[in-house]
This record gives sequence, structure tokens and C-alpha cells, in this order.
Amino acid sequence: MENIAPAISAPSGMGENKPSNQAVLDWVHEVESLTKPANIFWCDGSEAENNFLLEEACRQGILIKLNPEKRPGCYLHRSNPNDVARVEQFTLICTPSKEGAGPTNHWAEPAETYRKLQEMLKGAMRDRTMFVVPYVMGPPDSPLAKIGYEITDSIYVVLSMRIMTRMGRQASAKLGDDPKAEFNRGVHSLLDVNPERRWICHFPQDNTIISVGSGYGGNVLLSKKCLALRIASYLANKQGWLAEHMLILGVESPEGKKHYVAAAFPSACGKTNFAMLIPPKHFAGWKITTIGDDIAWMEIGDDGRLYAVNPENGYFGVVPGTSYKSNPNAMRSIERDTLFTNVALTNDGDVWWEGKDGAAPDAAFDWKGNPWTPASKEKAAHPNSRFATPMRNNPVLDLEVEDPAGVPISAIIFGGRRSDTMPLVFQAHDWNHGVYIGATMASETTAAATGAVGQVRRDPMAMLPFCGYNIGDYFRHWLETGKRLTSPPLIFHVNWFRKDATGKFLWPGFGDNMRVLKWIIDRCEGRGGAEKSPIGYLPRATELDLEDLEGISSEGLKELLAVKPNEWSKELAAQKAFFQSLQPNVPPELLAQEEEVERRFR
Ligand code: OXD
Ligand code: MN
Repeated sequence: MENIAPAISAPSGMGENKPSNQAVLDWVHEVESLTKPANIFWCDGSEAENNFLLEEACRQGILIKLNPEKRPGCYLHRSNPNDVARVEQFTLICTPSKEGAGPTNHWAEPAETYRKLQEMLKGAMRDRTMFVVPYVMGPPDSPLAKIGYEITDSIYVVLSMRIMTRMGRQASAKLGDDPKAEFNRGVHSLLDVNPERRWICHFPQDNTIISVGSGYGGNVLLSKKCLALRIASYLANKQGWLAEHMLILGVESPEGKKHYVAAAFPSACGKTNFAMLIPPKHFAGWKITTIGDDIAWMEIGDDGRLYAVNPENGYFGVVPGTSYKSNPNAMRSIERDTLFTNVALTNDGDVWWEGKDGAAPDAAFDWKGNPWTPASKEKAAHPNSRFATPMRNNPVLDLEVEDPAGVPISAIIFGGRRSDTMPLVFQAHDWNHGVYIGATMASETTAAATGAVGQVRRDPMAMLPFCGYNIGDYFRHWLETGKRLTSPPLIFHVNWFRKDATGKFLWPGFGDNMRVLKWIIDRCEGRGGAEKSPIGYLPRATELDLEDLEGISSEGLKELLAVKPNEWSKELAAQKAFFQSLQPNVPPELLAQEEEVERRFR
């Protein structure tokens, strides 16, 4: 078998950051005995180490260095074409009982799964280097911060983890010497990148993740979906906090009044764009700042409010469609020090993707490395091509991003990609109604996971692929959290994606989403008007600030805000069927909410 990750030999003094914690050393030794690597590289997260590994990755053809004049510090990685997205069907939650994983997860018996994985990992790192990557998730002094170690045979993973997490010496220092101190054990091996031997396995009760057979970010950057969502949601349920698939943004008025908002949209539905939004001209003086673009860890503060931190240190965003028009702050973020995966390479050593500003290049290499021209049938960039960029590149990074206490959340927004049914925005009557709205939320599937694209599926709180335990218990945990919040955030639902009869989007989205956000903030301040509808409070057209908004007729606006009984009778039937598919796990409070909505439509 071809060795796709040949061992590297580090100069002396490098790769020697061995931690002192005996529990880490024992576990690494165990994995070494099983996988039989040629050598071990103990990462320290330093600049020198990063430079060495970047050079090594280029030498091995794992990365292509981009033109430093055009994209300083940037590299392109091409993944195996069979390995371009998360694989939900091969993602397992291995709790002791099937019930623990619940009806929405693929479950496997832990002992048996460990055995199968051990079989696959036997000698898997022969002639490869085993990297040991220590990292911290969350502002290091936050009570929510978590330490993880990822063992991997992929340099690309190491380089990406350095962008996406607080990686290196500080993690081992924070863990200290206590062999009982808690840390996440993550083992990753590319094996032979074979879809038939690809498994992303979680053992929440052991704080352990084992991922084999993939090199795609969402499957292998174990800090992200695996630890910060699946394992963290399990821990959060036990420990009384929330781990959510949410962006966190700050919104400051011209008078200097600031709110923070968290929003759960499914993968590739615009979280990064919303988190970095630039308000339209009419909103001069309003500022949006980013705390996080994908994951929020939240706990209740002494004042009874919900406080959020971003566990990550970088952004792993979808590239196609990103432009100076749609998201100037993301474009500025990826001008330097960025790892691109599966975008096109231009002849002058820059990158290109569908939806980038300006004309397509006359010729380029597509994401597979094949010659490409605008006449080619294939896309130049894969629809799920990605950037990994440090959050500090973001020109609108919020100053409180390192605050160990987190930022207070005024509003929670749920949202999906829906061509019909869902109005532009509505507000829940109260916390339990909001939990119901989140629990029944749905969205059209995207290229972020393998499988059909564009099909409406229920994706509760955007956590369907990421909840590490029984979804019924997860709903219950949300309901219990509401009881403990004396000043809960208000809850909203948005839909930027409603279409007219000709299939055209009704709402311009992007910066103009500020208009919806402004109404949400007004509601938080007890100001904005609304009318009661069977599904919640909706703004009247006059209650949204639409000044200077072009290209939207009063008919279009009516359609955007419409709650159509014929669409809602289908929607309620689908919501009911979804809850039925989860039974007997659905909390009675949510079934009562369902009945209430039905009653309000009668
Ligand atoms: C992501 C995802 O990569 O949700 O953030 O798939
Ligand atoms: Mn995500």
C-alpha cells in the first residue's frame, strides 16, 4: 500500500514537547504500541515548528504554497476526491446503551467498536510520524475551557489544528501533572483514506474520540465537531451548561449600546456571513463584531443571564460564494495565513472559486488538480471547499473574545434554509415555545455533509449531526436551562432563503440581514412592534427598517412575512411526524407546544 503520510525527521530540538502528565504519556504509549509509528513528534505550537511542518507538507505534495505576493502565508490542500465532507452515516456515538445515543444518532456498542477500531489501527502508522497535538478549547482561563490531545498521522491536521485551536505548550501547562486531570483523548489516522474504512467514533463517557480513514476537516479536526459539539454537548448536559452549533456576534448601536446574539443555522447556511456582517449604509454607526462563527459554549451567570464563549481559535468556512460583496470581512481574513482546501489554483499561484469577485480566470486547475476553463462542465472549486483561517485575521473580531466569563446573550436565533413556509423572522412567545421552534426547525441539506443536497430535513437547533446523546434528553436539558435562567435571552427564528413562485430569493440577505437583526435588538430592548400570529410574534412590514433597500416590492415583502395556512398545515404535519419518530423521547412540554400551535391555527 502506498504510504500517503511518510515519516518526517525533525531537526534536533523540535518535536520534543513531551508533556509531564503521566496519564497523557501512558495513553500516547498505548497508541504508539498499537499503531507502530516510525517516530513521535510532540507539538509545541511554535512558529518555528509551524514553518518546518509547512515546508515538509509542501515537500511531500500535501500542500501547495500560494504566491506570497498575492496570498502571503497561504497554502492549498487537495483532499482525496472520495473525502470532501462530513460523513454522518459513518459517525457513531458509542454510549453504553443505544438509548443513550438516542433515535437521531448512529449507535455502536463501545467495547465492540473499540475492538474493531483497534484492529484497523494495528500498525496503521508504520513508516509514518505520529504527531501529538495538545490544545485548549475556549479562553484558557474560562471555567468552560477544555483540554484535548489529538494524536494524528496527518501533517495537514496538525497545521489546521494550530489555526483552529489554542494549540501547543499552553495546553500541557494548563493540564499540569495530575494524572486524574480531565483531557479529551483523540486518535486520528488517515489509514488509506478509504470510504469503506472510514469511521468517526465518539465515546462520550470516556471523553474519547477515534477517527479513521478520512482527512476532511469536519471528520478529523477532532477539536471541532467531535469535541466542541458531540462530546461537549454530552458533558454540558451532565454539568449544566450548553454546547451549541451557534455563531456569536456583538451588535453595537451608534449610541454605544451593545448586545450579543447567538444564532444556530445548519452547516453552510451562512453563520460565518452573519457573524461578520457589514451593515448597509443606512445603518451608519452600527457595528457588528464577531465572537465566533460556528460553536458557542454557554453557561448561566450569577445574574441569571446566559453567557457565551467561542471554544475555537479560527474559522473553518465554506469558500464558494464568499466575495468582497457577500462577506468583505471573511475575504480580508483569508488574504493571509490561510489553509485552503479543494479550491481552484490559478496560473499565477492564487486561488479561485465560484462566486469570487470578478471574472473567472481563463484557465486554472480545478480542485482535483485538473486543467479547468470557464467552459468546463465541472466546478472549479468543490461546493464544500473550505478555508481555515486564524480568528485574529478577522477585522471585526470582538474585543471580548478572550473574556473568560464570556459575553451575555440577549437573543438566540434559530434559522434554516427554507424556500417556503418560514417567514423572514418571528419571535417565540417564551422560552418553552422557543425551544419548540428550535426542536422542530428544518433546513434544506447542503454540501457540508455527503448525501443529497436541497432536501428539507428536520435539524433541531442545527444539532442533528452534532448532538452527542439522546435528543430527547437534549430538549429536556434546554427546558431545564430555561427554568434556571432568571433573565433568559429572547428566542427568534429567521429564514433568509424564502423564494417567490419563479424560484428567486425574496430577500437580499448578507448585509441587509442587519434590518432583521435591528428588529430583534429592538424587541430585546422592549421597543420594536410586532403582531401576534399562530407561530409567534411577527414584525409588520412597517416595523422593519427597510429604508434604502432596493429590489424588494411591497408584494415581495408581504410574501416574505406571510404565514400561509396551507403551507403551515403541511409544516405542522411534518413537525408532528418528526416528534413521533423520536418517541418516547419527546418531553411533554414540547408536545404541549405542538398542540398549542395547532390550536392557534384553528
Ligand atoms: C462545519 C459544519 O464545518 O457544520 O462547520 O459542517
Ligand atoms: Mn458548523
